[in-house]
Amino acid sequence: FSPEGFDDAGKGPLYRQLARRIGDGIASGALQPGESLPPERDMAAMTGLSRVTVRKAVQSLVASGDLVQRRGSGTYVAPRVERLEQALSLLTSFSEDMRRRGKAARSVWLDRSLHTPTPDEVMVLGLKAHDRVARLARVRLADGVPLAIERASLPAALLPDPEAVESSLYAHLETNGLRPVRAVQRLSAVNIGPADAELLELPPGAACLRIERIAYLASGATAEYTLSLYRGDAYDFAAELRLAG
Ligand code: 16G
Repeated sequence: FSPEGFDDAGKGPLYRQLARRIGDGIASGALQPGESLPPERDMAAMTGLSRVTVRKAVQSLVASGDLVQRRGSGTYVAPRVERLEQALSLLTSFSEDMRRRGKAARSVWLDRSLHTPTPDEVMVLGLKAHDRVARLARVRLADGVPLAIERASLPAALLPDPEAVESSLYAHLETNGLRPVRAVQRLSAVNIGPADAELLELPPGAACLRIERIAYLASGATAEYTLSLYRGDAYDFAAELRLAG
């Protein structure tokens, strides 16, 4: 970040010149994935550009996914995201899956409480009038990188105290003999909206997989209805296919 080389004449807008310089720094490795950038005011002082110009340059790199902004803690070079292959035919949980890969799973909780169910929840979970629903909404991270947002609904009868789920929902259910044994899952492509994009540190509109899972207990009762958004740049879902008929 030096004042040299910025030029009003012929090289395009100053913010693009700065964005290109930061982009080149990322490409050359001078700026490493996960590295924090100096605060806007310092970058302005170092380059001799205005704060407005610096902000525009940073915003354009956030929109392209090269930088991420974390509320209250600054701007970082987007972490390198390793692609994970996930078998579609196995009923695993996020925590189990990350343990198997040797990664540290963590959740940032958005909600963990009881609610009055929506008509959809009543139908899918087979609830009766006046039944309550437990909702668990969280961002799921592996080694500090946010990979998915999961919004799960369960009959309150199965999870009367949602706060008791510390990290793994399936481990918690299992201790009560309520581990789902079967699930139906549906995947579709979506472009992420701005609020969810911020949670996953992605540019708004980034490609994600929307995954709907309905999981059942051995008794046949519905245990879980979960809507998830998985990062499109992080997951490959794979299944073995057999000849039909
Ligand atoms: C998986 C499931 C999710 C389930 C969660 C439990 C998908 C798309 N989703 O992430 O439905 O609630 O595992 O994980 O696979 P936990 O036991 O780590 O809380």
